[in-house]
Amino acid sequence: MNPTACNDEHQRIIIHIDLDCFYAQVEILKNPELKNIPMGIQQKNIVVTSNYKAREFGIRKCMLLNEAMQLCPHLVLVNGEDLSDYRSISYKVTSLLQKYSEYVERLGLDENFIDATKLVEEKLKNINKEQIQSIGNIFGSTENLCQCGCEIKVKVGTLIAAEMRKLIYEQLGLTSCAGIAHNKLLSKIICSKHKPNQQTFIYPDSALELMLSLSSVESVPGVGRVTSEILKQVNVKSIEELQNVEISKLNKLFDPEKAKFLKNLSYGVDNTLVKRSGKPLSIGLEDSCKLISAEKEVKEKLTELLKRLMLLVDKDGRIPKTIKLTVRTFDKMTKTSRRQTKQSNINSQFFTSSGPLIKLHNLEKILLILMNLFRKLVTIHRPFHITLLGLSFTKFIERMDIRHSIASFIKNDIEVQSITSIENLNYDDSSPESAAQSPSSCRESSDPESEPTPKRTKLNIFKRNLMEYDTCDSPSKLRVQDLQLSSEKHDNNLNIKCPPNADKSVFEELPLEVQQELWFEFKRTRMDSTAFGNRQKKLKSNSLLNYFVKQ
Ligand code: TTP
Ligand code: MG
Repeated sequence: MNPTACNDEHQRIIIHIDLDCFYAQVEILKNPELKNIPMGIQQKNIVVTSNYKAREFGIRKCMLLNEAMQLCPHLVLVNGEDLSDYRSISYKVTSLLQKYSEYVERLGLDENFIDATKLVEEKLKNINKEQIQSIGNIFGSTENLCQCGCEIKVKVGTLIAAEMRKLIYEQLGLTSCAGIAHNKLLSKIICSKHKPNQQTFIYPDSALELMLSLSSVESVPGVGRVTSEILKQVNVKSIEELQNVEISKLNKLFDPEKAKFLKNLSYGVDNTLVKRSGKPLSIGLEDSCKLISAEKEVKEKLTELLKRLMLLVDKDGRIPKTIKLTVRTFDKMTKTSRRQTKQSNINSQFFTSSGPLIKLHNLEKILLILMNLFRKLVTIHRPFHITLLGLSFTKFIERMDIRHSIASFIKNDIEVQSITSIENLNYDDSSPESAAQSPSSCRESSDPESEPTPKRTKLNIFKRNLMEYDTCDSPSKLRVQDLQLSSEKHDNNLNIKCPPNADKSVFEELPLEVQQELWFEFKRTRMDSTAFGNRQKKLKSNSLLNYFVKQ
């Protein structure tokens, strides 16, 4: 539970940091000559962002290329369709902020919320309150301020935000803006009031004034296009109208919680917590394309996407366990598009060697999986038309966990060979990937969840149990539960059993050969230790059982 959970009060301090012209800044870091000339980042026929020099000519975000070139004919364009550098710098920024607080929530690639409540409290212990001077621009009046102590907290928040921005600049060379307020909503809105390279703060008393300064409900963070369309049904377009509409009317359109949430937003009240963000849950790429109608072309496109994706995964450092294929087909008869996704497990062994690129033979094996998935999604003996292909890796494990994972037992290729027997999940993919690259659809969405903390895997328990056995006084002291394997695939003649104290469910997941080896290894060590009375006797150096025990 976030320690600074609060109700409707002004006890928290939330800082929102948004990097200035993010993609452009990254490109300038790579090529400083771009700094003082108008420069835009191009994705397909859109200028997704530009440096502030270009903005002086009226270039705006997501402007059509033609329009931008008319406004600024000497605009220098940099292709920004490969997001890997943006993504990696984005994570560096988040990591820097995580040095201050564990409560850092990423939003898109260049925004972070930080719950600075604790930091403020700490700073207040060592500072003379009388001497605190806020840093940055203020929104609203300073007359008749609330006396609950929030004023001083916001002031200290501005000092911390300035420190954070300074660190980002010193360490990464990036300028940013910050908003400081007592909740996420206000901190985000206020952040963009003065740009670039500035910060703005607001006292709780000015929340209402800030909300009423917004042009429509659509400009409230948290109110999407769909919600604002629904609100129009009850003639709610402005913030004032949202404040005045009866909650009973909203309850008819939304579930009561959402209705209350919307009402609260209109008054600048937002009790949502800063969630802890980790690495993305999935890493993906997708490319819309001109009609593809031949399997060979699909394979070529997937090869290209896979090579690019492998570079991203390599940079991320974790190992994926699942690959997902997204296909958008176009029906020429009905003139409609359909987006479908299918996924499959993949062998973690493909990724165990580190290096910039996956080995070619592994790439081909993954392609084989992908083409299998493709044939399950598209009936290839009938004419088909593909307008988008996407790939993503999900279910990541940390590289250091790989040796403890079941996958590390499985011999190379086993999953490729058994592709038809692997359970493939098929579902409609209506939501975008958490880190999908989609130049045509503009920006990345936020990482929705925090990184899972490393869990004690079943295999670790298995390993520990084996070690416990190895250090037992004598086999007779063991809680021996020689479990007969139930699975039909096991050859009963061999009488393979799960070694005592090992986790049966894990053992049963292992391939038969591995089970055999473990069981015989176990029997051999038992005989050895009984015969020699030496429980510390070393296992054969190349044995599978030794694989665990050594660690
Ligand atoms: P923003 O923070 O909205 O824009 P910005 O950082 O370029 O500029 P500002 O100084 O106003 O903050 O978005 C961050 C990056 O996301 C931006 O550099 C490019 C990308 N982006 C898209 O790809 N599509 C979009 O529609 C927008 C708005 C941004
Ligand atoms: Mg930005």
